[in-house]
Amino acid sequence: MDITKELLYGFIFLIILIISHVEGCGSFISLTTSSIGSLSSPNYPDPYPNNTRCIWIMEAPSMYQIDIDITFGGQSVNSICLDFIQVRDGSVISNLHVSTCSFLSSHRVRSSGRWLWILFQSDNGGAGAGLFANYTTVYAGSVINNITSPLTECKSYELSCTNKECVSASYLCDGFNDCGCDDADCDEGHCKGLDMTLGIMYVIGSVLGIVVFIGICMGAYIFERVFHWSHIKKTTEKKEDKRGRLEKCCSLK
Ligand SMILES: [Ca+2]
Repeated sequence: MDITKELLYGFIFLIILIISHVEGCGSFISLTTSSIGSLSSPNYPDPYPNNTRCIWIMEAPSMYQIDIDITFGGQSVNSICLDFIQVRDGSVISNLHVSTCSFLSSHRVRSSGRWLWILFQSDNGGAGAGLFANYTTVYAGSVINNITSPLTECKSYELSCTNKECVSASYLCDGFNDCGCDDADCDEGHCKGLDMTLGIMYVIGSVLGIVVFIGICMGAYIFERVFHWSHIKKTTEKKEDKRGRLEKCCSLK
């Protein structure tokens, strides 16, 4: 087995793991009776970053619904969505209005009740046009007041994200943006305990990766040398032993 090649692949994987950056965005938007606003994927209209996950949760006042006008372009391969959006009535389990990675131009959605839940997510390669959406509140009257809120209090074992999402506390600092937001109170925001910039973290991670890689290579080299000299020593001893026995045999004659 070529140990050096295996170690090199492992090292490259380690570096990729270190430099993988989970982008975040998303927020909780509390609307008023006259709210008009917009939201977008990061960098819009430029390409969005890889591994981005944004969740916006919007809440309108009593007796108001939310209108949203969506322009979007994602990515798919063999009909499998890679970069996509979903729009629901306030939570991940609410009524689904839109789920697509295809191009949308001024696609209008009206919430059933007072809430909307908008997810934008990208994978680790390539980018489409991204998401841009205008939103506003519209008066609906008391007809929607019998629709109960999909927003719930987080359980004791969950983290309450700033965008009102609840995620398992075990998802804290695992490298994936489960909350769909990137504030300090989101699941990956807590990981900035040392107040280091991402660049410094990359440098430290890379240096540690290189040190580990060199250490493993040196260990493998020393092991290989020790094994090699041990083998030579055993071979030499066998030859000397054989020669000794031959000389003893001949001297007897
Ligand atoms: Ca996480």
